[in-house]
Amino acid sequence: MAYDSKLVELAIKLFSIDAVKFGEFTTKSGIKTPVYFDLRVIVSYPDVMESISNLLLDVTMKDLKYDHVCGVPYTALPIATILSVLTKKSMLMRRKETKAYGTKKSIEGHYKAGQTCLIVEDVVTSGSSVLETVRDLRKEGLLVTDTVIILDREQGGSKNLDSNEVQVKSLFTMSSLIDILVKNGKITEETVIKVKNYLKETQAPVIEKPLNRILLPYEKRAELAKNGIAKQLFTIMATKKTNLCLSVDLTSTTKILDLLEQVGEHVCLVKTHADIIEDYTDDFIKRIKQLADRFNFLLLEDRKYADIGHTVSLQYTKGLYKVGDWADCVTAHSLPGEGILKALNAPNGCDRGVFLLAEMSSEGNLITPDYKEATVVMASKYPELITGFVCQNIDTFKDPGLIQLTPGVQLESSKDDLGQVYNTPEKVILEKGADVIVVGRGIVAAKSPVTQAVLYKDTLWKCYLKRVSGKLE
Ligand code: 5BU
Repeated sequence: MAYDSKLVELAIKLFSIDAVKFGEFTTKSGIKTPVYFDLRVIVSYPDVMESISNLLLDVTMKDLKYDHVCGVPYTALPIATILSVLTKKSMLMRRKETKAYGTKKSIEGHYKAGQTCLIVEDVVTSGSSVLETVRDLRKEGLLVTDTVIILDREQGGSKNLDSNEVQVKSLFTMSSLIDILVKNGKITEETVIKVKNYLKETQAPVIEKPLNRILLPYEKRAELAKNGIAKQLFTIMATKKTNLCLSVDLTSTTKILDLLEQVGEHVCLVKTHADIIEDYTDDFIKRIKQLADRFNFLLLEDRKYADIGHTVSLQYTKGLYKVGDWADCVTAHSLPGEGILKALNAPNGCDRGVFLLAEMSSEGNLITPDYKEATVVMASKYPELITGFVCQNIDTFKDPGLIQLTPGVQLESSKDDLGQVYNTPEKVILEKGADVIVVGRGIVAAKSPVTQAVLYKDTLWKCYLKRVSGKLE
């Protein structure tokens, strides 16, 4: 194989400055290796720094699009700095240790969720260091799909990164590097054989790809949920075989209780709007709780809190409804910022949850992609409180322990007169990623709500079974 003369020059230079050494070495983890890389020394050689940066640009970065570059701490940081300056793309820095005080940010620099970031690394063995950086960046809503590296040790790192949706482009692989060195008389054939045998024998462990929530059954997701209510809801769905949430948008307590008496066995969640009920009493709450216990469903008060934390805290625990006393979970807007989540933290340590609104079903709503992504980032900071998101699209979040609650569903696609948009069960579950499906008027306003509830339950469950069977891919 013919190598670019600049790559050959660089390989020889790396050998001559002891950035790559051959012999008998023991790694940090105690494994014996015939080859050792120490690219930390390159900072002492500005010409090497320059040629590595230029080659990374020419050989690996040409076709890549990115808003930021981020080096994996620490060896790659100076290289990332040079690349940032050469490409005029801003740099991000990941802290290895999160600050114990102040902002607790793990990523330094200015960025917005939804922007792309290219990772720069010196050597990849298992890929775990790159993945740590990727995960922190992705947590902030940044999109990370590519990493450029100086050397791929060919010990499974590229594969591990690939299965975590990170493509690797390297200047050298271990094979190409030793090939260049042997051709140029720097190492012997014997060393080459030793290195090749070593590579065969010492492959890094496989790093599993994060689980795909869309294909995982609810019972598995119950195990992954960090919020107690999400855990309960997944378990209820799996045992009752229903992912139907009934939105009881009725204004009389008798009508609500009568309806739940009939359909309670078919639903996993009952969604209320307490403030539309005309004869609300504490006794109503007592009775709805009894029904919830008898039929094993949870209660979601769809209050859509949207005020400053202090006010929300009062709205949640005081007033006529005292929602915090009885609702297993509530809905809230992310608009006011994190204070709202602090206000909705479980009273007296009992299990409570919040569905954050990341999207709405109504026509012309003002939620933007940036707002949606920032909402998901905000939620990631409160894993024990967040049950999931009210949203309409499959790409809103990935965490399999969270629940996608999707309203705007009827058996036929349609609209109402006030902007509500309805999608079908097939569409919301198979294409849009819904886990729990909210149906209001589709059941409540039907001639026979019970017949209709059973029809919805069966249709929705069939779609879910089809989805987890994996036949969609
Ligand atoms: P419908 O009768 O199926 O249209 O009722 C839908 C319910 O879901 C209703 O109570 C709404 O307040 C609620 N909802 C919604 O329709 N769309 C949204 O984006 C959100 C909530 Br958030």
